Amino acid sequence: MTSGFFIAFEGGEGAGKSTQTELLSKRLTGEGFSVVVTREPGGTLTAEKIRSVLLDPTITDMPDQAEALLFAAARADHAANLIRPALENGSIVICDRYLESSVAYQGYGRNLGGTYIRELSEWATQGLLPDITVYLDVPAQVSLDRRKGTDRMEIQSLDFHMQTQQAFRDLAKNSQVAHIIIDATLPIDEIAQLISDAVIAELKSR
Ligand code: Z5A
Repeated sequence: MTSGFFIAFEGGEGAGKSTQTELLSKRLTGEGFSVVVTREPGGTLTAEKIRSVLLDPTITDMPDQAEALLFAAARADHAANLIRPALENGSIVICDRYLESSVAYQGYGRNLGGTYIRELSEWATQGLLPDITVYLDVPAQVSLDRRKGTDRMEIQSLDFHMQTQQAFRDLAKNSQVAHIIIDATLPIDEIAQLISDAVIAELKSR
């Protein structure tokens, strides 16, 4: 059982997730909430070590299955050792990427099967799902234009990123988890306002 509130941010690369998780955290902290900001892959010692393997551009022969299992392993550790304890402490956890990233990238981008990848992550996290997901919808070409680095996932083709974008859109429309869907090409401040208004309304309604 958890008493906190779990918010996941999802969307393509460069959608503004890091920017918006920080802005939302500041806003909620200002309202007096206890907030924990974290990210995937990562967040814990083990998961950050797995992250460095997953994003290493010098690794060019990782089978897609190994990639999917490593993302799930990082998430299992992150959920057990950081997210669940913070929620049990009553905090709001804001996580930059979570399970839907695996469904979009590994399930559809890598064609491993969306249902199978979802079940793997649900097993890994013992069913821990967000209370709400903020989906920042960014066109694949804008993602590539905003790209900061050249890690192992970022160097995938435009086609790969278009497939994941479509998967994210479908997930946002059809998920059992409530989604706030935002046009990520709007100005940063406007997006921040839309997100904080929606999240605060949701918190007040609980
Ligand atoms: N991945 C996966 O395959 N499976 C999984 O299960 C998980 C992840 C969890 C993680 O990389 C990679 O792993 C990622 C998915 C995959 N790869 N891809 N591709 P990461 O965490 O290092 O990177 P990222 O999640 O893709 O984040 P990012 O590139 O850092 O983007 P972001 O956090 O969404 O955006 P940002 O850093 O806030 O902003 C990017 C730039 O755009 C920056 O210069 C901003 O100032 C600018 N920006 C932000 N918002 C705007 C607006 N509204 N207008 C104009 N400019 C903006």
